Amino acid sequence: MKIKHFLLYIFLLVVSPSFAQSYQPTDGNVAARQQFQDNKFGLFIHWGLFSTLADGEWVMNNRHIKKENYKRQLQSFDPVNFDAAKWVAAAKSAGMKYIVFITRHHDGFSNWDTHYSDWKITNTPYGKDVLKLLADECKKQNMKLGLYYSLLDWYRDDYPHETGRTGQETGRTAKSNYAAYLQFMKNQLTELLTNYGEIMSIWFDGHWDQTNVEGSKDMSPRIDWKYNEIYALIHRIQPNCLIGNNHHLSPLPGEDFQMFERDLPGQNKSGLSFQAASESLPLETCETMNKSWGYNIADTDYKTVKQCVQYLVNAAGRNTNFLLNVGPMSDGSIQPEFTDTLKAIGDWMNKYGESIYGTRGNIIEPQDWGVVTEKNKALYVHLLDASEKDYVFIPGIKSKIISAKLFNGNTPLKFKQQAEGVFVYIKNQPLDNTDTIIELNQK
Ligand code: JFZ
Repeated sequence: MKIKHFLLYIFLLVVSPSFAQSYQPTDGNVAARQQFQDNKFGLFIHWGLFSTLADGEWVMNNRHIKKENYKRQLQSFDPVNFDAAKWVAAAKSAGMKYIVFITRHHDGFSNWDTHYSDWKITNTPYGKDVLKLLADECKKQNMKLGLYYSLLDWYRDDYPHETGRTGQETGRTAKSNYAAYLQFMKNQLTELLTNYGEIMSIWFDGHWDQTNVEGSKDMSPRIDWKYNEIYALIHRIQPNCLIGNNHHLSPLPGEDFQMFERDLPGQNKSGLSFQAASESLPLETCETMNKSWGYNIADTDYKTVKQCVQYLVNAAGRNTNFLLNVGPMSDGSIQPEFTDTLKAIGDWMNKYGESIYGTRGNIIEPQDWGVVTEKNKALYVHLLDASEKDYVFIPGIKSKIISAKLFNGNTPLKFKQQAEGVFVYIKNQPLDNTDTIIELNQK
């Protein structure tokens, strides 16, 4: 054996265990990623036992509630107005193509009839498996369904609470046991992926509970979550299910999309988004209608329709899906301030969705004036800044442009293409204060 070959042999011996674990998405999974990107827009639903306290989904932690006291809410959680058809209709009215639903948030409460815990929706006066009702309705209305699942738990003793950044005041004294907790999560995930039909995605959250705060130099987790085992289980049961994890890091092996919380990729207004955007995986960003995820009776800081639409357009221009959140009330209904906005976003999508659905972004860098999306031969120039201009300059367009028009009304526009980019003349054209879309046709 030549020395070169010998060294290669030794190298392979050392690194092959990690090769053996490396994840190759199936063809179906790759196709699901494409469809996910085509769908662009989803409804996030934060709802569960916490909704009864009307103070957001972190209420147990923020108000220092002991689990014995928090537990009393079980008796009063009776969402008599829960109607899965209405939730799905609300998402449809906005032009959304998928829903991501909280199956279990940090308070540990399961929104389905799990066999592995008594702390669940079927032990409330309501008694029904809302996940089942929602999954059936989604299937009926051709709405994809993703499931949020918290890795962090403020309720269970076996969760490694001693090293948790949150949940320190819920009154747990027993020693944790991650092996037992991991098995519990695997059992629950198996239920979720076996009993509720096709699951578009599993949306993990809570990793950060076991790290220093975002932006710290050392972001290493204080426990080994064993994601390789969790992710392998998911992909074994449903290979097309897309795994994402709100760990605010670069994607880990086995993940199928990357998410951003309250930020567009490349921004960090929330202080949670220090990670760079993946160039290979689909991207998603989530934001909420007011300031809260779970129902908060005092939070009336509603976003306008314009803000929501512009966030969606800005996300699409950055090749990113938008997951917009509502927190339904404890009775199960979604408040009118949210449904009205959803409907108005849908009116916009009915007119302009062609420039969003099925497009890809990151065609050029985001500009001061807005972003560009692309589908087939069309480039959609989204002018989000409506300040009076005589022309728009779109830098870096290399393909030959053969025509330009206003998307709304089809008015042809004059343009000039140079090596540096394209000038489109819009003097005296009607500008839309939300988004003026110019369609360029490429040869
Ligand atoms: C997480 C959840 O905690 C929150 O309740 C909601 O579900 C959202 C979509 O995801 O948000 C976070 C994540 C991390 C921190 C704060 C909120 N953090 O590190 O402080």
